[in-house]
Amino acid sequence: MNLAEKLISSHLVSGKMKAGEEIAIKIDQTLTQDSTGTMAYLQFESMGIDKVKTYKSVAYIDHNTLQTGFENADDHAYIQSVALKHGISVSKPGNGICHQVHLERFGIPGMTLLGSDSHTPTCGGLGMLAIGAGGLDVAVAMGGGPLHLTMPKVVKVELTGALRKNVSAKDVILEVLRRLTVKGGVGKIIEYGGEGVKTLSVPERATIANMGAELGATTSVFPSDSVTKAFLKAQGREDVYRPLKADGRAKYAEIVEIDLSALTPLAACPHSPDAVKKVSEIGRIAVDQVCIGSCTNSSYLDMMKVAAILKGKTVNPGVSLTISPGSRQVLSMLASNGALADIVNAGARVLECACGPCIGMGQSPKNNAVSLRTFNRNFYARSGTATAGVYLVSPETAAYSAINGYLTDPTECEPLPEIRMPQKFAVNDNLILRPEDFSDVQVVRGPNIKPFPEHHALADTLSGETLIVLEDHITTDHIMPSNSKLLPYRSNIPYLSDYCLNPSDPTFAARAKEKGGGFIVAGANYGQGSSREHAALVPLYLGIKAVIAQSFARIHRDNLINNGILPLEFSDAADYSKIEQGDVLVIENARAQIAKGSTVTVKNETKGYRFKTTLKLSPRLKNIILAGGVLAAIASGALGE
Ligand code: MIC
Ligand code: SF4
Repeated sequence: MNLAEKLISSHLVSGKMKAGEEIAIKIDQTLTQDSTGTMAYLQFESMGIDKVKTYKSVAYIDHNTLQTGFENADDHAYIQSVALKHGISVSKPGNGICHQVHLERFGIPGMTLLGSDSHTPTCGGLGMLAIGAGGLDVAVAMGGGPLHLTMPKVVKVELTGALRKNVSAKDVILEVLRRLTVKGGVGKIIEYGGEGVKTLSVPERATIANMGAELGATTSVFPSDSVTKAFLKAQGREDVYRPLKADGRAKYAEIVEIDLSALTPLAACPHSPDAVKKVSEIGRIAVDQVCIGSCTNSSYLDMMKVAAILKGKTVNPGVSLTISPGSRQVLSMLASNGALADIVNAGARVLECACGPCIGMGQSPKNNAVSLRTFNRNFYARSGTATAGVYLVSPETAAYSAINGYLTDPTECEPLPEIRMPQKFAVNDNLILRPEDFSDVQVVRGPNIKPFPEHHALADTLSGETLIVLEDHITTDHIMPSNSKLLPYRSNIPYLSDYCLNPSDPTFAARAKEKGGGFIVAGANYGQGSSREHAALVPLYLGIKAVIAQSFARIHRDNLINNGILPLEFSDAADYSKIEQGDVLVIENARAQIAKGSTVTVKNETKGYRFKTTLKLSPRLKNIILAGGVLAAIASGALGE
């Protein structure tokens, strides 16, 4: 077996490990973060379960920590109280970004982790099977239910050689993105192997696994070896180590070979993580802003490299440089060893250990700015400034460019001194609250915590207008934008509904409300990006009955089904271009059509023709969609679980 199969088979609850078949796996650990957590916990509460049934569940508060009004603080108070009440540990704001902290303090090789955040696969860097999902799937897992998923194909990325000086783990994943594209990983697990693996530290592996989310992959995974053991030992957690690797003759659906020594610094150009070019090829474009951090590149190793580059230098007068260390552990170590002083003295603006600018919580660049970011997403308008162009780069490229004021190829600069992984990390878990230390917890519910929309059984006839026709690769940042103004309302679906699809068409929400709902039509890879369930809950609230697209991204498709919205795929791609905004669509006998097979016929009443769409669902998913979503299915006993 390959490593992915070993991890799956040791957790398999039902189904066969045959690509394309539905399987169910046991979940050992869960994580939530604040922006998806409120909904996940509201849903968990509605299941009426007293204590979580997982080995370990952690609630992080890391996304929205600005607290520009009471809303956000209310959310935090709700999450902290509801988590502690139900046996879930809480990582308080300031302790760091969920994925970085989980890697440091909780990840265990060989275990499964389900997180309500698309970058949960970061812990794949430790040999975990770590998967991102919508809040509802995480709520079910906290209640002891398995995760149902389609058995992915397993792709091997065979790494050989070793990275040259000033070339980074970020360049490895950018190369994978260049080759496979943002939909190249859909339905796949990316398993890393080969001699090159042992040259990469755990945080470097985590950077690569993290951005597998941008490939659309179910997850990415690295073997667990002596490098993993040393990392866990330095975290004081050697006891959880276990070696894991693929069998010698393991089979893969596909093999991608990457010679690490041949890689050069790369950048993903605006507005897609797969618009990858060599830094040298883009040339010396002037840079206005540089942001270093995010769950992709904010480890101790990354920050030490940045500090070494900045030491004794000054940030270019035209550049604003921000640095957000990934965790308080990282920040405290930089403070103790003097690297923080090098960073501060160079003129960098040190931000909290949180997601910050990555999710648009501040640091929106000026109009038409060039912003270099070590983050994982550069989707249109995500930075908060629609006219800005965001380039995704390595910490080395970012730091040298911040000094020079123009995009700089770090291999043309002085080679960095050797930066070693520490023998011992500074462990201090005093910002992690353990449920066993609290009793009689009362759940605190402020006025910003609104109930989630009601789910109703699927009607037999679905009809309405085509409210919008969208292009390929619409992200969840289009469907439900997140920025410093909207993020405080993640537990307030009615408020958020006014901003649905705003970056694509600011009149969409008003039109949907006026028409009492309808249909969304889209191109390929609809819903890529974030796991935010709000991208399904808000359309549900607006009365969207179905999304008809060329194809869907995995997590978003699951979120639509979980909330009772039909994700229909055009059976004939050519039908996409026949539909226009305003066309009235009707699905007759919807329930019978879905129950019977995998084809749903839609009538375009305005233009007078019928077309076929595909909806491949397991019997379990059919029950969910017919009931009007997971919660309705559980309540009606349709799942029998
Ligand atoms: C993101 O990077 O888009 C987020 C914010 O972390 C999301 C979760 C969210 O929308 O709250 C994700 O990646 O799942
Ligand atoms: Fe946070 Fe950005 Fe990572 Fe999402 S991608 S978890 S917003 S740092």
